[in-house]
Amino acid sequence: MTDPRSVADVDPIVADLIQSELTRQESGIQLIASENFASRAVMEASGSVFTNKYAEGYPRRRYYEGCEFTDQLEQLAIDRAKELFAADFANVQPHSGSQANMAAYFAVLESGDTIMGMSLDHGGHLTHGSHVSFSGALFNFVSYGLNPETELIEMDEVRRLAVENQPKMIVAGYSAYSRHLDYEAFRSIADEIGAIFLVDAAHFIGLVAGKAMPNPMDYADIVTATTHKAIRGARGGLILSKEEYGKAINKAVFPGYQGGAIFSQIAGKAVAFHEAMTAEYQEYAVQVIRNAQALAGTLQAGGLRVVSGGTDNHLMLLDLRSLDEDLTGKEAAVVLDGVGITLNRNAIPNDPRPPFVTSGLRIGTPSVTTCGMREGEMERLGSLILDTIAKRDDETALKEIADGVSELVAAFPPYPAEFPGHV
Ligand code: DSN
Repeated sequence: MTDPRSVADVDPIVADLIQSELTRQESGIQLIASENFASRAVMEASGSVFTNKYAEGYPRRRYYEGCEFTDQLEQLAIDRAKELFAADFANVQPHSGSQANMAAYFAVLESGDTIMGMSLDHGGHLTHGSHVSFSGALFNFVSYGLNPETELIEMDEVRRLAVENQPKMIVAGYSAYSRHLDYEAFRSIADEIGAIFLVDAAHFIGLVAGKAMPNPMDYADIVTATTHKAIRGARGGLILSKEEYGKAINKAVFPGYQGGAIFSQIAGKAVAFHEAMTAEYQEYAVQVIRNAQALAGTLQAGGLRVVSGGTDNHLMLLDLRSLDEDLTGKEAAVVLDGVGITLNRNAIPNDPRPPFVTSGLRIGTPSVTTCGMREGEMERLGSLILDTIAKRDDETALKEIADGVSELVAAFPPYPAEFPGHV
């Protein structure tokens, strides 16, 4: 029989780290655009006995016995994903968004093929062709970026590059771009050159689920995503597609790039899809965007330049040089973390500084919106951010700001008092 004791009894070191992390998450304002607070139900499911089960293959076609409940679970997650995103096909097995992209590329392309994607420097993702990722090493990526004047994706330029380079796939999607993607234009360019159109919706799939954003599945051949950002599910990846690509995608995920799927995570994904079908979640998704726009407006009014002129989604990129040429993203992120405002440094388009330093910050509103904050709190938060940057060398002022942050946080806790682990 397994040891019935709790983690606190078996391994107090790990138990303390879990407790400390809960306290850290609850005692600051979490503004990392790719993070959120998963529900208790999602965490129970992803910490369940499904962690014990091996079930390589797909429902009703496994290489193991004892899969009757695993089959039902995976089929439920697939059916919910298909319903939520009006997709013909879903694969819920990818361990992460990067693996979802890798499997999707190899499902329909061969190593060395040309793909077009947004450069990491301009807001794309590592897996959209960066030379430090498998994508740049194994495929011939051609990058598009932002227009230097407007800081928007210019579709005429995307078309010019596509016609010139004839990629077999065009990837749209981002991890640090705050404006709508013109799916119709991407689709028509892909059709013109006979390319597959893939949308990497990892950052915004939750806003699509909540119907606060257009559904990329209406335009794309394949949509890849993660399940733990705005959508608040268990950590992992997801691939949706038109029916014709389903078989190749399944083959690429397993046995192509993964062995056994992590069924406890699939349980957490299934619960999150269920939660995302509710009216409450739809209100949440709309509020995430309203909050981002309110926060961007406050920061802009305080003289902080928002890249691309504002936001249509859950995130914004801030150009710190608008406040002080010498201020780096690294320094600003550290001082903000010191007062309890946690975010990440981020390169801005054409950033003269290296990625570990940067001239920018990225902010996202999924977590604060889960806590119940609305536009009024975003104005307060914006002032706290501006004050912290302006008074970054004044210890007394920083202490007062930290008190202000604590007050705001105390009024909007992410987890209720009865949440397991609260002391
Ligand atoms: N690039 C990570 C982020 O946006 O934080 C996610 O893969």
